[in-house]
Amino acid sequence: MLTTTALALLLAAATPAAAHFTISTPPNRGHDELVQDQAPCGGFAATGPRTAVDQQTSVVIRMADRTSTCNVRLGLGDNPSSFPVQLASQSFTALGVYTIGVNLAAAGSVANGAPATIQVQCSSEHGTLYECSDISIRVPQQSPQPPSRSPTPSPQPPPPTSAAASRTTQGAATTSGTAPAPSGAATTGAGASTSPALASPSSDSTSPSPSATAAAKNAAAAAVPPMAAAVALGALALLA
Ligand SMILES: [Cu+2]
Repeated sequence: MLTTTALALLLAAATPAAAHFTISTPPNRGHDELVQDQAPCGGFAATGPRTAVDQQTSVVIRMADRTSTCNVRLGLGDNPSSFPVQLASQSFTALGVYTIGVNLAAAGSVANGAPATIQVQCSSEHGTLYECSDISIRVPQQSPQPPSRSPTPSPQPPPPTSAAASRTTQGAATTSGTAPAPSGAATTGAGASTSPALASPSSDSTSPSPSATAAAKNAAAAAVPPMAAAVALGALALLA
């Protein structure tokens, strides 16, 4: 018993004598035990710090009166003078810090960030006392629609690999390189093949007199250009 009394005395000493009660969360707009009996907000008419809270939130009360019954109420608006929404009611029989869960959705549908004020009104042997906390109500946003899957542009085909590029280049080189080659080869080849073909008959012919041979050679030489031209043209015609 002595211990209990000592504890009570210690608690009383640790708590301001006329504290009555105070709201610690959300932060109150002001606390003054001398005017705490002035409705609706314990003597504080102007709004205080405004705290954003979820609809499901808690009001924390430091209770310094041994016996008290409190109502937690909500008023909507920037600085409401009435608090029609009853959020909670609780009786206390001991000093202490109490957390009271409340659901601000009891106020109905409000816009996100709607200003409001929580009022705590407590009745004890010291009369009816008030205190307020100014808040804004966080309303859960509509779950965002999954972004309409706008058709994402199909990825560009990858640039040709170096292998493909070299293959193309090689193909082009082969194609372009092949075309001139036969004509050139035909021209030179025809000329080259023409000369021996024309020369051989004269050399293979039964060797008559050198002069005859020379004459034959001259004739052959004279005949070469038209013959070579004809052969060359034939070769070109074949190639074409
Ligand atoms: Cu009191």
